[in-house]
Amino acid sequence: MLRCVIWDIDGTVAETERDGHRVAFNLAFASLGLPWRWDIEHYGGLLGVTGGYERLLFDMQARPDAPPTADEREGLARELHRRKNRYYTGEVLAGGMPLRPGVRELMDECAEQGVKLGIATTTGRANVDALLRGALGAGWRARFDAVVCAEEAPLKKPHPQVYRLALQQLECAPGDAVAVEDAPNGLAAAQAAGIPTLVTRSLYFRNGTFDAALAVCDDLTWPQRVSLDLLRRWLQ
Ligand code: XBP
Repeated sequence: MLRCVIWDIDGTVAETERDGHRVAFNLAFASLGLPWRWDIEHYGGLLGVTGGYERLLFDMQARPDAPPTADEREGLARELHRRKNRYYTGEVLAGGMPLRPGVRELMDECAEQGVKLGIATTTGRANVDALLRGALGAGWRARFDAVVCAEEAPLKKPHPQVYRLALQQLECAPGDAVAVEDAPNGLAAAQAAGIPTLVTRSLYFRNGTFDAALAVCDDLTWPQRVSLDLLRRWLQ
């Protein structure tokens, strides 16, 4: 029986990567006088690395002008990540990041029918708070029964830690939940936790292969509106 819907955030609930996190990373580089810039295509490649701090460290490996020692690189990545998140939260709090089509409708339907809502994301809590405050209003947190972020789940997707914690907090068996994801690493994480997963393709993963998914759509309204009834049918 479907009891919970567990949402990924970045790319799934909103298109936060290309015009949100990526732009904020570039502002962080500029603010420290670094000449590095991540264009749309390069950032797409970097999305194979989950987590902004980890992404920065990975990218530095290929930069001859990156600091020479691991300690220095980690210090720089921490500072860049802190600044990136400050720019990002400022931007999304101003309401600059709408929810993707059909997201709010499915969340509302869950609330109406007593299906619990959870969040399982590897981004930080402040980023989630800013995004959902901007999109759903100050009371957004009351809509969710579990919100698991990077602070509680340091092992990044495709590790299933974040989904396992969400299931625990929701007191839900994996087979009674559906995860909503947009990326191969996210799908792998939810699968490893045993959760049937709907993939809603995002800008960066339009052409991904998602063979293990319960279903794949372009967004939650296309090619058909994803309702709870439809989720239940797919689960049968
Ligand atoms: C999200 C990420 C994050 C965001 C930036 O993964 O990979 O790194 O790009 O977030 P998922 P931070 O949606 O699969 O949870 O910079 O805060 O890490």
